Amino acid sequence: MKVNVIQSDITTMKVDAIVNAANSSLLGGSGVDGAIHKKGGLEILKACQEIRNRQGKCNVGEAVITTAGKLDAKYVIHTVGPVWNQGGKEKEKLLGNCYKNSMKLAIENEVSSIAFPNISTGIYKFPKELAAQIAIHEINRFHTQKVVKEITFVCFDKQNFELYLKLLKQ
Ligand code: AR6
Repeated sequence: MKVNVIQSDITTMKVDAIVNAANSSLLGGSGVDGAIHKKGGLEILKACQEIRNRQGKCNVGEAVITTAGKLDAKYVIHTVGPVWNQGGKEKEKLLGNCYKNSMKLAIENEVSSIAFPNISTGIYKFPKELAAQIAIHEINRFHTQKVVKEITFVCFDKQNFELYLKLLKQ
């Protein structure tokens, strides 16, 4: 399993699955969620609405999978990060669950390459270094599986990019 980091816009990624930092409504928002829905088109929103009709909202830490619409990917995996607020161990666990449940869905759907944004580190205000540590820790736990061969952390801002570079070297 190869783990990469780049500084880029995740909507330009050519991978099997792009992960979206969504909210529980699954109906879109701003940040990376807005960018994915805008570029991916209405097909993604329709698929999210069907999931809502079946199971209701998506809880924090959970993940669902849809088509990637017009994006250069097969799937979008929507996961809902925790709002930092005052932080705490429960928030850390929930952020870890986002990566874990996204990876589980990826494996179930035979995804061989996947791109993650820095979930919860924008509007949800999770501290960037702690979020990066949790993301890398959770991903490393999948090192023995053989389905997902390439994981890319796609950082939008320089600060996250440099943090991931530093932590991945360790
Ligand atoms: N490509 C990659 N990363 C991006 C992009 C992009 N195009 N745009 C932003 N980021 P955020 P959250 C980075 O706020 O904190 C939405 O409204 C951004 O710099 O998108 O999980 C949802 O609907 C940051 O590092 O997501 C929810 O309501 C990271 O993506 C809420 O925001 C996450 O920032 C979720 O908040």
